[in-house]
Amino acid sequence: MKVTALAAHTPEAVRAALAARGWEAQPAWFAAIGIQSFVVLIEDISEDEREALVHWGTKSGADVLTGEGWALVAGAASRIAPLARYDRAPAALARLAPVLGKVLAARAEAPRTWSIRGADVSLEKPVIIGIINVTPDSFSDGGQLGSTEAAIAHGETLMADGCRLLDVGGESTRPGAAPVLAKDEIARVVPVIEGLRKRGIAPISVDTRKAEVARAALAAGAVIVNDVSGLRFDPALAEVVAREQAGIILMHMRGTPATMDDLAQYAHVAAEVSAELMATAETAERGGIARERIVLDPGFGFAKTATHNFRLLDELATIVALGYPVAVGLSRKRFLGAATGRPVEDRDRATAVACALAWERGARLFRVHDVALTREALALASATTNPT
Ligand code: PMM
Repeated sequence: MKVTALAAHTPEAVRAALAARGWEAQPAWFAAIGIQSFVVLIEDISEDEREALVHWGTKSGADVLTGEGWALVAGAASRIAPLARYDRAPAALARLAPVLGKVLAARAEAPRTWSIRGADVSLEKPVIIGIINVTPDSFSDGGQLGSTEAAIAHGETLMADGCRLLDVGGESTRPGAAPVLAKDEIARVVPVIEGLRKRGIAPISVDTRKAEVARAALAAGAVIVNDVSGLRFDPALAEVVAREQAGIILMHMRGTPATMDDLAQYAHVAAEVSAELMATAETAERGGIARERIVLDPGFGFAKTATHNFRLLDELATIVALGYPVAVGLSRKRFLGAATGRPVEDRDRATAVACALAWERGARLFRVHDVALTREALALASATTNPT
């Protein structure tokens, strides 16, 4: 007799074992997905619902851990799936069926594309977003024209290095950074966006929290808005994005860059960021932005301590499970320095490794300064997790 413990972090090992024993591709894949372990945290439940879950767990063989108002249910996905069906779930758990159904559906089918204005971005391969910061501290040499030209030339280099998008920003969002007036932000980003478009470079995203800046940037040829405030800074931004049918990256943060460090308090960072991002996505959809235009970003370094950032990176699959494409901005962030001891100008290797870890946990878009290095790391990571 021979016993082998298979890799169980993805369905792949089970699929391969069944395929090697003659199973057809599709049944092998569905069986592998069905026996994968699935853990859901269910909150805001009544005492009756809690009792019904415990009873159901005993009968079905799923593990149920509970406390007042919550339950944690764990087991093979195929065992838990009946709870999402009205005809199979106990009557006392009818309220759970539609919510759990949504979670299971998002898990079964990760988005394959992201709709931006006039195009779809494929998410089958890593999407690297090259950063162009047109803030005085980034391009300090020369006057306005000099900095615009330097920014455009930098964008050309990043595209040649292999990024799929460029993110142009005119406001620093680092802790303690001075606020920038909309007209100054526009004066910084619009000439760069126009210059890039003249050279045929696209698609371009604008990193802004302001509706006025987004409107000017989209008119200049940008097709995506990257909002680090998740629509909280300027509620008018949703309407601009919806009307222009732009793509949007909604990032998680608490407070503003000036106040965020004091708001880095979480009992369980991944679950709380996930719930807050879900609320943000719902606000965006209520504001008229189509679901397929939304990308979520957990906001590494924004209202998070180094420990929070490490936990969030490890538990990134919790954010991915919301069912939207996930972007990460890990590039040169402080917590990478906390792990490696490297200063900000020497964190591109750590960035590349962190991006590979994020890909493995389900992130699909990567906002980075050094495109070439991250591209190599992601080529390796994606070749490993997409074996076919
Ligand atoms: N980080 C910064 C700026 N913009 N946008 C998104 N979507 N995600 C991020 O993590 C993010 C961002 C700050 O980093 P920088 O000053 O190095 O650009």
